[in-house]
Amino acid sequence: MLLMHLDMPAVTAAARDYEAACEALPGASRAKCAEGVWANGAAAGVQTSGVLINGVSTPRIDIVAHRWYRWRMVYVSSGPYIVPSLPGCEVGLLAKDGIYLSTAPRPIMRGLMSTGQRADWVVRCPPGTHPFVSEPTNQTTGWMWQQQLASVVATDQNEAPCELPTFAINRPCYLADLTAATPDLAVPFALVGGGFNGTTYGGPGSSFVNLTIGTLVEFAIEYVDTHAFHQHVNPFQIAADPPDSFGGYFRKGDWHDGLFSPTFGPGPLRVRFQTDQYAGRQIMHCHFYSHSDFGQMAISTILGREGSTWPGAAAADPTCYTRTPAAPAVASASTCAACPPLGTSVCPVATPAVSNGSQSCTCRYVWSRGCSQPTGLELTCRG
Ligand SMILES: [Cu+2]
Repeated sequence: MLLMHLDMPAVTAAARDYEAACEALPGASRAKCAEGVWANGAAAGVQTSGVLINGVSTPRIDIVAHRWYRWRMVYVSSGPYIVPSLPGCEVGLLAKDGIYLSTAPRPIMRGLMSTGQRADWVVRCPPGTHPFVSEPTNQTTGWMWQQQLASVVATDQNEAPCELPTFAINRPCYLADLTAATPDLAVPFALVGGGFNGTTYGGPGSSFVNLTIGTLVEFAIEYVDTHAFHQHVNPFQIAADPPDSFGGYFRKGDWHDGLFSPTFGPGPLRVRFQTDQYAGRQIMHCHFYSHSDFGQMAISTILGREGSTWPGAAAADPTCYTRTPAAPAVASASTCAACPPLGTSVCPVATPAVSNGSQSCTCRYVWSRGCSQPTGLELTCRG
């Protein structure tokens, strides 16, 4: 699910700026520079700003009551964050920013997504209509966007409820658990003054801090309650429980590539990461674009030999792997029926002949996400 906050006045202004800049170019004309979608503002009847889901305003999402669904969400915005929740349904958190929790699913009441963030949920609803909303937090800021996001309609099909397993995955060693390890370098800084430690972005040749490849780095970041810290290349792990976990959404040990909550308070939040594999410039910035566009951005320069890895990973986390992942440890078993993997080839022998002239074809059923029945046959032919 792509959740996209559209700030209509802002995109209209940007489109008009584009047109003006375009028309100033040699050989330009108004006709050539016309921006066809946004420059004239919102169409009649369209809300001025809001969150769309897969391009639709407040869509209806049909599900089967008592059945577990996996929601894979990404949230895109120029600034405002959302606090998604699905009251009346059960919600479990599997992963944030594409990385599994150490133990999942984690029951949650609500999430918090600032721009660019991803979240994987499992949801199960009783029969009825359930509003999927971005709700108020206890401590709101001007950055929070509140609205009904979708309408979830759960239809009773007499499906027997079952319980999902609780599991702990084994991690690749570049995501080894770092919470008990000793950092090679600790770097304190504050997201203040429109920049990092009050300094705005100095361009691609600038460097905020030098790091060494194949080491364990800790950042102690102040003001993650007013700025959305985001780092490219290496995701980071929360190294200490934040003062307020936002109802358990943010816990020590969780991995992120973006981090923000108005409940964190201004004090330093410690995160850790390995400078793994990639040497060179690593950008970090505030994910509120009106901040980063005006300079709240900085470069970590990772020095050393490309391809180096942190030698402490296996000692820090003996379960981490470099090649073949081990099966996850299951703390409580699933009571749900085994699901044939998506795309499993289960065509019966009696499947109609699938030759097509000189081609040979194979068929397989494609299963619905709930895996109660195949949604179609997929035919692959070659020759
Ligand atoms: Cu900021």
